[in-house]
Amino acid sequence: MMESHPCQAAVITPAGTAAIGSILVCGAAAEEILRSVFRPHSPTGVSFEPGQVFVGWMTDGNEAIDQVVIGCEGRQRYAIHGHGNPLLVESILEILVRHGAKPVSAETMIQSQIAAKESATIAVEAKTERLKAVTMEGFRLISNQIEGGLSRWAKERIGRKDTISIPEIREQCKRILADSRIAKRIIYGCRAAIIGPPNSGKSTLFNRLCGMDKSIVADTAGTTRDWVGAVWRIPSLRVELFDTAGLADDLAAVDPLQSASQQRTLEMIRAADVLIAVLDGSRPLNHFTPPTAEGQPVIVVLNKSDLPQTLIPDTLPFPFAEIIPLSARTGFGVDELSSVLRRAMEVDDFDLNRPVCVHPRQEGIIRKVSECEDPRQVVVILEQLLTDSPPL
Ligand SMILES: Nc1nc2c(ncn2[C@@H]2O[C@H](COP(=O)(O)OP(=O)(O)OP(=O)(O)O)[C@@H](O)[C@H]2O)c(=O)[nH]1
Ligand SMILES: [Mg+2]
Repeated sequence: MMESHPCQAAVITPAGTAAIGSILVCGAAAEEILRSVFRPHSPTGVSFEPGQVFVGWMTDGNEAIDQVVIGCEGRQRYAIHGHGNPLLVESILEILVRHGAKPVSAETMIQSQIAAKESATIAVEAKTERLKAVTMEGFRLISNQIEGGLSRWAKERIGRKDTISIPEIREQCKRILADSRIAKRIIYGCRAAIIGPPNSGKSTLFNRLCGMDKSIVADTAGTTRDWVGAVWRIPSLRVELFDTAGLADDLAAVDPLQSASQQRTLEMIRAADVLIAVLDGSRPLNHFTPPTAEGQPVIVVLNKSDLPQTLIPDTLPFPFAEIIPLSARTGFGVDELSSVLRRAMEVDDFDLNRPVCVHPRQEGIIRKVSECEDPRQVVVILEQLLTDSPPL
């Protein structure tokens, strides 16, 4: 028995943000319900066998609601892919419910599959995590782990169990764990804090990157008092961008409000994966050192490149990953900043077919494999990776 209800239906795409809306329909009664509401284009009808894909109309009586593709994902499991308009997605779900399906959340549906142990574990974990992906690349990276990626890597090692070399396996596990850290940025996004001395153009750059006039810009030091957040989308990354109050020791001493502003900036710096330090290239730099955490890359933006430049990059008194001349006012250098940020986050050229862990259980197992001394034990643990049940 796959789940207690004979048919469950769940919307598996985020509402209102995608061009495509997908509904997963599972259970013993799923085929019968689909046969009564789906009108295929093919005059020869359809056989709901795993692996088959059909194009046709979702109907409500005589009315055609949406043109959809139905994929038979497995035994008693079907994915309806229609247009992403939330009203259409809602209508289809409502028709399915009227014909006997029980509406559930995507998480509930996947948990039912875990309980029924119907799918390989990596597949179930991947499908759960895929719901949280914030980029298409992240979605693909996770999907690739189901047949290829981590699954294939483990199966190949098990298939060649007599030739397993412990040093080689260790090296591969180290690589998988390192790649998994990068994969997380592609899947869940990253945080970048725009920091720098007062009046260097941080808010102007922030507004340009997020494409909105969200942060106040003024030719007065100390304009931004509290951080402002927005999203900047670049290939393979959804960057949560934070504009912060300018950092300066003398400002902190001015009044309690300024002191609180400085504290808020320090908090954002601690929470960021990467810092974008904006300096005014048209002036000499006056005592500025970004308070970075260990391993936090700093990208320096030499702003106001449309004005004559006086700041000499070689004299910067702190380490940084890269330096970019840019004009937040004209937009010059913004594409370069996007490339540099992707490099700093190591997502540039990241092969989405690489084996990576997309679940803490997988990470735990790869760690265990990397500490293993006995090739036979490696095989046993890798088999667990493919078949163990994750904690619900
Ligand atoms: N010429 C020129 N002026 C710029 C550029 N970027 C910003 N400015 C100007 O610099 C001044 C300060 O800009 P803001 O963006 O408010 O600077 P900020 O770093 O956010 O300042 P605080 O919030 O006070 O720390 C404004 O007058 C901007 O118009 C640029 O690329 N070129
Ligand atoms: Mg500002």
